[in-house]
Amino acid sequence: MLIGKKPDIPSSEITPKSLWLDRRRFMTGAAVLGAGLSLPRQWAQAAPLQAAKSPLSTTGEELTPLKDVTTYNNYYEFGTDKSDPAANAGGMKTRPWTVEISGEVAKPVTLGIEDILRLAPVEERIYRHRCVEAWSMVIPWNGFPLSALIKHIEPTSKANFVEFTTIADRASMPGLAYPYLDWPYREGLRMDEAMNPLTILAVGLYGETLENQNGAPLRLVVPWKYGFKGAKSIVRIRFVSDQPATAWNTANPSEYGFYSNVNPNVDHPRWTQAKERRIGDFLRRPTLMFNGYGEQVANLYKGMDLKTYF
Ligand SMILES: Nc1nc2c(c(=O)[nH]1)N[C@H]1C(S)=C(S)[C@@H](COP(=O)(O)O)O[C@H]1N2
Ligand SMILES: [Mo]
Repeated sequence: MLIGKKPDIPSSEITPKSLWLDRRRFMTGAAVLGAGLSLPRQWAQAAPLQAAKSPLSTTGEELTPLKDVTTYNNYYEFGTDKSDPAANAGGMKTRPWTVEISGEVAKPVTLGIEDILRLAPVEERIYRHRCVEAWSMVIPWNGFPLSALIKHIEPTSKANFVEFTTIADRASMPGLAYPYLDWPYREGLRMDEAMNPLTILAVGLYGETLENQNGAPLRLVVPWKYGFKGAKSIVRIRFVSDQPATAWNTANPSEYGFYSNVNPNVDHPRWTQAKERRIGDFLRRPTLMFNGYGEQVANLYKGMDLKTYF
């Protein structure tokens, strides 16, 4: 939909987006009227995202079915069971949506999701997605390189890390009533990790706008790291000089490091990371170093002891 659209094109000319917003408006109206319309959920929440397949995509692996990608989730703000996010996330409002960009930048700015979507064409990126819990999926994400946003923002020379903060809305997120994590959920990347071409901000998957449970309207995807690095529903991106505190590392520093690179040689203290179960498979398969993306990212960690910096 937003392919090739540059900021100089008035948003009124981006037809598919207006259609998408109209659908949402229509649904809100229907809900307010309590008309009892039972339109398919997909139709209400998702809109087609045209995207050319990126050559950075993983090939030759079977995609995880959409149903599994949207119903087997981790999003603790909505509960800790895998089925909780799909069951509870429907009430989160993802429009209007703004992202505050602050910290070590020439000009701090708050961008609307529509502005962000105009920064770069949306691509399809088929990536392996490996949770620290030792399950994995293969997901066709729709997104654009985080580097496109960073180049637009122009961080200062003091920006060594990027911190991502996600939404904490008490009204729509039942999990926030419990101290599962130190809310709001936060994650972070070193600047070179953030600039790596594999790192994307995703706005959709399987060619449809992200469902709330997958982190609508904007979430981070870093395919060589454990899934928890992929902060969902981002509301703030802050450039900082020191390594930022992150939600899982704060909750349990001995189990979850800052780097969180997929590494079959560093076991979680309570289970092995040498193997994983691809969702839908019966047998476990060996986990690959850097989740199989070593060729593109191993150089980022040259000289670092990955057992210390896990
Ligand atoms: N805000 C927020 N982001 C989050 C999480 C969360 O609980 N809250 N869980 C993380 C974890 S542990 C994983 S494995 C991935 C899961 O993404 P998926 O449900 O789209 O597969 O989201 C990550 N991002
Ligand atoms: Mo995870």
